[in-house]
Amino acid sequence: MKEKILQLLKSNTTDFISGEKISNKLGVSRATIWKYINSLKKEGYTIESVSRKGYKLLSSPDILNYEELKTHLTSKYMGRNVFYYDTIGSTNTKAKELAANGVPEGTVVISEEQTSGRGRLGRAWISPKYKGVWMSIVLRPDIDPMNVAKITQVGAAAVYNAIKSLGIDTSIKWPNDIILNHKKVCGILTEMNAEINKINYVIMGIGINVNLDKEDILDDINSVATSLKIESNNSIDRKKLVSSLLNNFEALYEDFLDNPKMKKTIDICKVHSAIIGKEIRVIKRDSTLNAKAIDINEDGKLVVQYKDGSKEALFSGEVSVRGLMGYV
Ligand code: BTX
Repeated sequence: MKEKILQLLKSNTTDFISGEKISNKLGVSRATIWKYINSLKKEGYTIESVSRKGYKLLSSPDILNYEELKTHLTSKYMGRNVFYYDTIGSTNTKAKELAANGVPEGTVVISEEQTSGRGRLGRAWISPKYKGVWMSIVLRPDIDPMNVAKITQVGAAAVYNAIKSLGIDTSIKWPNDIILNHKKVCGILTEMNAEINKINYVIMGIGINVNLDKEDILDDINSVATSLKIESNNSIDRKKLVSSLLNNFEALYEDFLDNPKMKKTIDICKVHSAIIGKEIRVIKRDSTLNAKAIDINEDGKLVVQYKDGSKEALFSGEVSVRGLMGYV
């Protein structure tokens, strides 16, 4: 009922809507409406109430629940089943649990903060409250498990497009970072549960540093990390960003399922690459070599050329890449 009242208020933001009208439309008493209006106010909605005129929604809180996201969502199934938390350990961990229990593809877990956010190889990911996008998408692609790493590229391309739709031009550091002014504003962690030739589910975790301030970025990462707000001097609308990300992701993911060469994704990752054409360090488990990044191939692998002229296509699971002078 609360959602229905909110919907009515949202569809009438220029005018007051009377208690009587809401009561007639929804078949509940005016006292009940009053109760829900108060509860919405507690959640952070600013609602003006004037006797004999009714209610008017002045502003909505900056939170990422489905009610708020759906205004901007155009996707069919990405983000249409949202598990929203105020705080959580890790959205990826929760998404795995839900996926194991059978939630459908496109289910999203999103939290205002993470207390044990994870990066790759057990690294920590800082995720302060109300400042970022910390979310995981449940996927069930019917593909060879060997090809799962490609989905990280689909995610990176979708994040690029979503941030661009808000007027900020970033670049993509293969395989899983989005870069702004040489620092990381987003990381992607793709995890999978599979049998030898069948995927049970893939979890795509995306962390975007949206409105973090300088003091949110701890000393040990401030040489590599920044936020959209710090770099653009503007607070960013997180709801628009998440919805645009889900809309873009659905389109690129469907293209990937239909065309495993995923030309649309690869084009975005190549044109906006932070490293193609540059000298980089290729860090493997037991070696570090300088090379030039020259291409991303249709398997989503980074093609590099070493000093001796030999070329290699790198699989994202095996390597880290760094700029010669620093992170990028
Ligand atoms: P990564 O292993 O490439 O990067 C992790 C490294 O990045 C850390 O070791 C640290 O140096 C640095 N770092 C930590 N926090 C941040 C931050 N907020 N911004 C920039 N750099 C940082 C990248 O892993 C993948 C991160 C995925 C995070 C999402 S959030 C939603 C989902 N749930 C979850 O637990 N993880 C994913």
